[in-house]
Amino acid sequence: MNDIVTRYDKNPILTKSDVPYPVETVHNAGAVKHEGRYLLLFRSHRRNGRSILGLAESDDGFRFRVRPEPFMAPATEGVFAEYEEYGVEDCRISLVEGAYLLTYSAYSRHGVRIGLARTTDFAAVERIALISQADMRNAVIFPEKIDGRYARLDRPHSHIAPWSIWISYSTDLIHWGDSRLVIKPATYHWDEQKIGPGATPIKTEAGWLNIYHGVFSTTRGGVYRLGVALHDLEDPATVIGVADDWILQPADPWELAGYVNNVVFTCGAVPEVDGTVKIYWGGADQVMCVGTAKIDDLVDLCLKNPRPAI
Ligand code: M1P
Repeated sequence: MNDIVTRYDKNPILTKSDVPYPVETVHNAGAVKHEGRYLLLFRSHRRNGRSILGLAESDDGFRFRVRPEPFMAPATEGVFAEYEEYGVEDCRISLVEGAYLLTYSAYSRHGVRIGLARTTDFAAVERIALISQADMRNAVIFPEKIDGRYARLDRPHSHIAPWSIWISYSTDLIHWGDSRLVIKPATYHWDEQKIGPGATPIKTEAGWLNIYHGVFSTTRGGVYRLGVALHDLEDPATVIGVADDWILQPADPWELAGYVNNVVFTCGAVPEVDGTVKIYWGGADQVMCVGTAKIDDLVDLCLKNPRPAI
């Protein structure tokens, strides 16, 4: 049987040697097509172990060139400086009403929160607000308002329940609420330890396609894989189906061993007009990779062989 995701045969597409400033990793990039060009906002560890965001550009979605300067480093003043002291990580990009909304993990001595920034041209970037308390990460905003409200998926940490995917809503992007748990890890399953939203949801006729990550705990540490779920178009808190099978697991050497071993982790995917999607993922928290899939195949997996969402 063919894999549902076809890996690009020249992976990895970005490594630290492609970055013209000192970093140790290039991974977990948000992805978008802007004015016909593919952009990746990737995370890099500096040599102090804290992360910044860099920008890479491409005409074909496979061969990228990194801009000479970092795109976003921890803020040095104001409230953002206090909450980004330990780094900015894992950016997702959503085009909503003509502006790109960037959600990222802001790390500090107080925990991890979700930061929201905005850009229209990927030159200037404006921080908007910190839109969660600690501890929350993996937030991704739907690419359109739903019933008059912005909607986001995110992943709070809990000491009582396994870390799950939640949904929240906002009318102004600053204040969020009406929160509900939508997908939980499944016991004795590939995603049983924890899950988190990944790429910006993709609108399909059947529903919002959510490419997420799930973790299985082993004696040698967690194994990070990717899976798919389908949410109702008008009410994304309603999950139509969560595929029982994963769609991607660590297999290439740069996914099996790196900064953190056994990791494929996505923050971005770009749907194409021919019905395919380019899925971008970090390999072992160290390099960037890409693969393609048919959107219909991913949707079918959610519909034909689902496991319970909760
Ligand atoms: O090291 C694997 C991943 O671990 C964390 O993800 P999560 O909390 O969702 O499991 C993040 O640090 C992520 O960036 C990293 O890739």
